[in-house]
Amino acid sequence: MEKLPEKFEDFKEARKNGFLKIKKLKESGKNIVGIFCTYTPTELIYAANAVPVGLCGVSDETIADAERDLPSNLCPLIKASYGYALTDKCPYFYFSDLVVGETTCDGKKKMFELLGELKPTHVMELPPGYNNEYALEYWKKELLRLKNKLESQFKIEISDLDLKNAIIEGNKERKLIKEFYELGKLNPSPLSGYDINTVVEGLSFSFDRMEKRKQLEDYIEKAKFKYKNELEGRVSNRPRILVTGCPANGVREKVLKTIEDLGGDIVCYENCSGPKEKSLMIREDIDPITAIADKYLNVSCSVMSPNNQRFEDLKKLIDEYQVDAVVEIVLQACHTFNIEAHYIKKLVNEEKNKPYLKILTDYSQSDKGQIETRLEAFLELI
Ligand code: BJ8
Repeated sequence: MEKLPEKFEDFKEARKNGFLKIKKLKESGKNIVGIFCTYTPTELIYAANAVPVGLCGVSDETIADAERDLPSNLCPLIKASYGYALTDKCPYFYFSDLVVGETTCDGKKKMFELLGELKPTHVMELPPGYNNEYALEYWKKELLRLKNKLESQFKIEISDLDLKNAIIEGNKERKLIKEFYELGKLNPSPLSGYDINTVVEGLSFSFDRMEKRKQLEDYIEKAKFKYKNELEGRVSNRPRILVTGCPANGVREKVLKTIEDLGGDIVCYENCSGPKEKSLMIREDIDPITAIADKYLNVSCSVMSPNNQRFEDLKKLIDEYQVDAVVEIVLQACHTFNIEAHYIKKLVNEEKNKPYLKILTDYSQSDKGQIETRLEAFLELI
């Protein structure tokens, strides 16, 4: 696939450039809240006039340091995130006034206990499933607990109007990111999956929400223009791949880039920050806490049991994005995704009659060659 406008390359630098932006924000008196997960109700943080920033580690640079405190057979995302905090190598952690975590998987929730020794850390207790009739009420109480924490930590009051405004802003952003992801439905797709992932990650380090929307509108327009003028009507023989499973930012080069270098086009992501999460808007016409709780409870991550919504979403995405094959990324020691992979494989192979490949990996480069060989054989097969 041809690459999109050069400017997309800028997003690779976004994480780095964001360091300066966050420093400026901090100097201007803004409070910064570090977050780790798609379950974090960021509307509450914006309503507190603070800025949320993602702290998930995406490289193995600090894993050895983390392993001094954490077991080595733990998910690389958890170790990297803790390692960056421990070694003070992450400016986003350094500038955070408060860290918000959730009791998602066992590794993360226990890591937050250690993290609490380094920074004020508030842990939201996530219900273990979303189908239970009490889950929403429970989660609403956790949202109120976070609201109280933000109010006492930053000595402010969060009104319903603050929450409603944050919901409206968040929905505008969500709609645009969803539209950006949905460019992958075009056939041939005007975007490489690598670019999609890079841009979306880059946007999370752009803290001016208005500017972020403008950037998105600009890129959507450019991609549509490219499709109309260069691609529409052309037939591509590159297989259309859906990537599912654990967050993939830490293995972007090793897995995502390799899939595309070897001839596949990643057209869709079925993971916690892909189009399915962006499709869930927050209701603007009901009590804001209920509306926010309802949206985030339905993220459909494998930490939920059972997690039937993910299977329904996956089937829909395979059809809508005209997917030829599915690649699942499981980070080492991520038991929830690894176990759920059993059903995902079955669904893809038997219900959808498509090829499926599971890649179990970490942030190191030691399995790079082996992954290349497996992906090459898989793509040849399609
Ligand atoms: S909503 S995917 S960001 S929990 S990969 S740390 S689950 S052992 S990152 Fe996640 Fe929230 Fe779910 Fe998304 Fe644990 Fe698995 Fe590691 Fe994970």
